[in-house]
Amino acid sequence: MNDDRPQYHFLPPANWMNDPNGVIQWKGHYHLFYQYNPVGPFWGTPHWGHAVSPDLVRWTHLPLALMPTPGGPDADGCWSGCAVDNDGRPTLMYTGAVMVDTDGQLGYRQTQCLATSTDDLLTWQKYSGNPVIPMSPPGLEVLGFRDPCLWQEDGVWYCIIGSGIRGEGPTVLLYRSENLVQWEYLKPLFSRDAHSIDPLWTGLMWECPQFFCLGDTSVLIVGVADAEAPRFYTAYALGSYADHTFIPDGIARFDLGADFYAPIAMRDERGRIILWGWSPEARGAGPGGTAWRDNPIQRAAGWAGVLTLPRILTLRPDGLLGVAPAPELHALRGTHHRLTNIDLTPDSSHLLEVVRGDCLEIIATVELGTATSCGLKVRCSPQDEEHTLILYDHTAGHVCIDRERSSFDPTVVRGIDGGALVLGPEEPLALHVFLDRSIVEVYVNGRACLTERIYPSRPDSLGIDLVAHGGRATVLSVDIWDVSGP
Ligand code: DQQ
Repeated sequence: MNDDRPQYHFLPPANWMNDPNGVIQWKGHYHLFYQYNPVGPFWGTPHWGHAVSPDLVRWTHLPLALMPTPGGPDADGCWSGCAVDNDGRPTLMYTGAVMVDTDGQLGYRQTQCLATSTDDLLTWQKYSGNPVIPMSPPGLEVLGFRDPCLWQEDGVWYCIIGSGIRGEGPTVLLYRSENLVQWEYLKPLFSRDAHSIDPLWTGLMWECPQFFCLGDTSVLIVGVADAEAPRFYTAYALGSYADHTFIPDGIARFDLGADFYAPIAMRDERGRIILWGWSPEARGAGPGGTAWRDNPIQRAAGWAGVLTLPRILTLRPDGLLGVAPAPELHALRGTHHRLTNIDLTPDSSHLLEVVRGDCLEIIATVELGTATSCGLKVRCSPQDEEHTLILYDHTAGHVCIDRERSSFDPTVVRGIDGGALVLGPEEPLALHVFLDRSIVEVYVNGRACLTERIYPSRPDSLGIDLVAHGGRATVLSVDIWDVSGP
């Protein structure tokens, strides 16, 4: 069986991980926390794992930062949250979970808790008065109340918490505090009707809200949690924010792939907004398969879940959200291959002979010509029985990852996932792909991204093929680097 463990994406040495938490730059170093089950490679009571990096590329694993306190408000889990510098004191705010039985219905009581560190983030002491927000706003019947995100305005702290109001819709609740300990509920920062489908359905409950600005534009990111949604997905809204009121210009899907969720954003010392998301495993959920949260393949592998690469978010001159991999990742580049001016003829194979692999970075610039769609296949077997297709449909203005033929394993999630991307009349297609064994991350023309997990069955599914349909296209250049772990 192929080894699917990513080599240069972040994941703990073993066991289960999910959401990234509390990323912060402290004394120049990037600290990353994450939801972690120390017991095994399956979902379980969340702890906070911790790692540190000087450069966003090389990560050193550190001891657990938070673990549940028996009998405490986080007895059944230290759920997601954030990290801030509170006037020189590193502080975590997170959701404490306690399982409760309400009239025979099992659920989690969710409250907001604090922890601080006095040794440069190595060990954490929980605030003795936890929880600092012991209940959701009186009078609101909430479906959930979790994942605090903090920021400061004129010396006052603001916090948003992911929620959903029964019978109404998903919402982000806004709080204010002078000291991080006493909190006053203000109002919803943003909510949607549960039935709204225009331009997309945004579920009943939002998780892991993130709120920050890019220049004069404010950005709200939420995780759409409902199982009825096509699994989980991430939505974002650009808008204006004044007097604690956010006025969105619209709402859209953030990552157009199927395997990206619960992102966290930080502003680093250079002023960049850097974002990581969780990419869950995508097998074991198919018909007849066991749940993706726990399955025999994950148990055998000893690990489950991975983070996406650090992404830099910007506001582009055209007003769109820009997304690009952090340039620090260049440090991972090994042997370089470059090909130029390759004519792509419709429906024929252009399998590259010079390079194969499952840990690669690929940058391809394609002049669309008369082709109606074009792109590339990765992890191709020699006779094309297996492959994963990354395709831009010029006619439809749509980009997708097609993993219908990415594996023979019947438990692997298949399907075609993507979304709208309209290129300008003369704009070449610019694909930037990171392939790291079972994770594929694609950045398209600096303004769309897609993340998916793939598990090719054949050990020789390592080829790269360039494709065009409906006409001819020209690959102006394709640069490929072998990438090894840091
Ligand atoms: N995961 C955490 C929650 C959050 C969810 C628990 C999102 O705090 O809402 O592990 O994946």
